[in-house]
Amino acid sequence: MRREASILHLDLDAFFAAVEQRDKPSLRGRPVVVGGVGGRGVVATASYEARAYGARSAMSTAEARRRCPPGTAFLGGRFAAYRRTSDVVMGLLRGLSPLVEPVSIDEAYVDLAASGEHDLSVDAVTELGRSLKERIAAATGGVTGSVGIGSSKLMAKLGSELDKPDGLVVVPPGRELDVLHPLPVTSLGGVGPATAERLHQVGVKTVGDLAARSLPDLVALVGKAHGAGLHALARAEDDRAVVPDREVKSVSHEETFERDLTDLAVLGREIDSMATRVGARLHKGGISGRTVTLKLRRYDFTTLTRSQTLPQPTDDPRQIAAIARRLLQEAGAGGGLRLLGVGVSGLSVYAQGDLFAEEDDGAPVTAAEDTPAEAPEEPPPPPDKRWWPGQDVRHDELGAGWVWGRGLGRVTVRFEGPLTAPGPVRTLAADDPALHPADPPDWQAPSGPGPVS
Ligand code: TTP
Ligand code: MG
Repeated sequence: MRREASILHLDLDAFFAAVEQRDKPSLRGRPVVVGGVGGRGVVATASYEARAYGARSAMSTAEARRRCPPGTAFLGGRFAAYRRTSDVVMGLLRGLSPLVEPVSIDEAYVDLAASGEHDLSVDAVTELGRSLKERIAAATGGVTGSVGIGSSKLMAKLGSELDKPDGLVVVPPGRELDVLHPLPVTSLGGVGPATAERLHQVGVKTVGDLAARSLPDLVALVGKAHGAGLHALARAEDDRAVVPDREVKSVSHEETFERDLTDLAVLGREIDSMATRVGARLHKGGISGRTVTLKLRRYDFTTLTRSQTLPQPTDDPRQIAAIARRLLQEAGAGGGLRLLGVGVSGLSVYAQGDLFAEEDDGAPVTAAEDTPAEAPEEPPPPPDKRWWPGQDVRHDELGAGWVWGRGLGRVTVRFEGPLTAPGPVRTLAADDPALHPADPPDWQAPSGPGPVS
């Protein structure tokens, strides 16, 4: 905890969906779901309009389709567009301070003290937050973000979550516990389902309840390292530094059990929950990895890791879980396990295109469509399979637009862009030679030779 509110945390609102609504004016103010659009797809994010119907990140797309009204847009992801927008935002943050730590594609910490130029009074940082939000919206063509500012990473991050979307919360130094203690324990990073369950059983629901427990109590409940960590966080004790440009080498999650677990069914459920978190973080970072690792610590503290490397990178929680479960079966849980971890390494960044590409027949996400070079025996996709919902296209006569739907040899395109009014829909033959895949559109009006201001 620092003496001044010098740590800023930014998290953009419904990020992928917000970029879609910027580039597709007919979708503004409407429910939009971005993710895998095939039979077994998973939701990456939903616009706030779609969240009103219950659509959520990590839900199956099939479930989101059941919940959302007709006319909801279900779109595959356009990673190049998200990256470009993210780069613009990260550039604005770097203008505030040399110490910027991007956490994911839409989230970063900034150490305002490191620039030596900011007045760090509560009034001044509040004004700085307000003006940053304005500049982000202007530079991104209307994508909004939520900002939290406080004396630590913990308080800044909680602040950015408190008033989402388009929020700004400054936690004045000295007021940390007033903000922290009413929150549920699950709002602290590192409290997974197993820990939360354990804490709930002994009546610990809020961070305040947690703070009322002694350190030995917490150590007895959740183990030594974890207990000490929670004891400190519940008191807002957090001195973690903002580390610039952290390079992510692997994404993993582990849980320590307070009692050794032997039941493979219970362990399997823990693996599923960890794989879901790992998959979500990979998705969020726009990355995937080829090596899945299972870490386990036995009752006698011997620790081992087992891994399997796939031919294709994955970020699919079901695939990660299936491999980790198999590795557990091979390693065995004899004598009991006190710790289990699931990780993915060998990471690569999605370049562009339909990052949620999936065959409609339920084939795995590592579909041959992604790697024609390594799957020569696969026939080329039928013409309408080249198109996916949300994709940017250009038609030689009709101009720029995006794919709304496809099937039965046809493709439906809406001809509009970030700088146009909502545009008309046309149905074309899927093999129309005048229709081409296109790069994401520019959202900034070209600065022509207008009057100089
Ligand atoms: P988040 O910041 O968690 O979510 P969000 O920006 O969509 O919504 P908000 O912050 O307003 O609650 O994640 C940022 C992006 O990362 C999100 O737009 C899509 C992607 N993502 C996934 O692909 N899978 C996931 O499970 C999550 C949580 C996010
Ligand atoms: Mg976000």
